[in-house]
Amino acid sequence: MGKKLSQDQIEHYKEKGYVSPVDAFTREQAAGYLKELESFEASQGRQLTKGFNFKPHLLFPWVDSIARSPAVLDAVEDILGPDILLFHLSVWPKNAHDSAFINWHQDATYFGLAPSTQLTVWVALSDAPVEAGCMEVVPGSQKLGQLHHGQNHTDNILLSKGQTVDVPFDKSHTEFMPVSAGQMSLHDTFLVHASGPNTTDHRRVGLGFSFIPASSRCTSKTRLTASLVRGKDHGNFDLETPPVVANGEAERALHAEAVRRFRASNDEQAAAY
Ligand SMILES: O=C(O)CCC(=O)C(=O)O
Repeated sequence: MGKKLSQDQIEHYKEKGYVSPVDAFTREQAAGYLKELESFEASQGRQLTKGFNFKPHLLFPWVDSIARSPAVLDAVEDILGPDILLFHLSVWPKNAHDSAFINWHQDATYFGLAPSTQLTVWVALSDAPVEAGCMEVVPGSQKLGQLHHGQNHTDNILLSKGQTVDVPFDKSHTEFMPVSAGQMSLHDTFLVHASGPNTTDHRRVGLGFSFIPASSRCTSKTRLTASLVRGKDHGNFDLETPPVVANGEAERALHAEAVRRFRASNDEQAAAY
């Protein structure tokens, strides 16, 4: 038994590469978070989607508080151990009847981590059933290690570089990870996964937190930033400062620099691929 996950869930994660659904927040808390996100979007006149969807934990205390909550970190610790960094965070909202989708990919691609140990926690702020385009995974595919990816820059592909596995792999057996508002899923950095269009009448919104053990480093020349969310630092990243004022001036400056470095590192890794 772990701090949050049962022994069966931990074994399932090791064998299949994911565990889902896991209760994290109440529906009311999730609705409150979604309201925060949408009132910010309304104030800016734009959505937190492709191009504007990286590292919002540096802008909004409510996002930072999710990343540091025991509900999330106890589960992460059960898999990664006690010293934990938040390496990255992306938001991929899909509006009602949105054709946007995410191709088959592995999160490790272009991260350049050594060792390549990383887990993504996807926290649902609204319901994400199969029809709304929840994630679909190839169970056990994390054991394949890094597969080759190409890039597909079609508009309605949500990943920033449209990275897509471009070698044959067996997808004759897949599983969906439907999650209700307030629940989360966890998946391994090498798990092959995708998500389809949203065919429902409601907006599907989730936050994808990328956690790594603090002992991991990034092989890029660009020195990256990360947030120490639990345990002790191992000195491999410049530590991010949690936001105090939502979208404040200092917060915006730190956020812009962290995102600049993350994109530069991704470009380096993609160029060397
Ligand atoms: O939001 C989605 O549909 C997919 C997100 C994803 O691929 C991830 O969090 O790793």
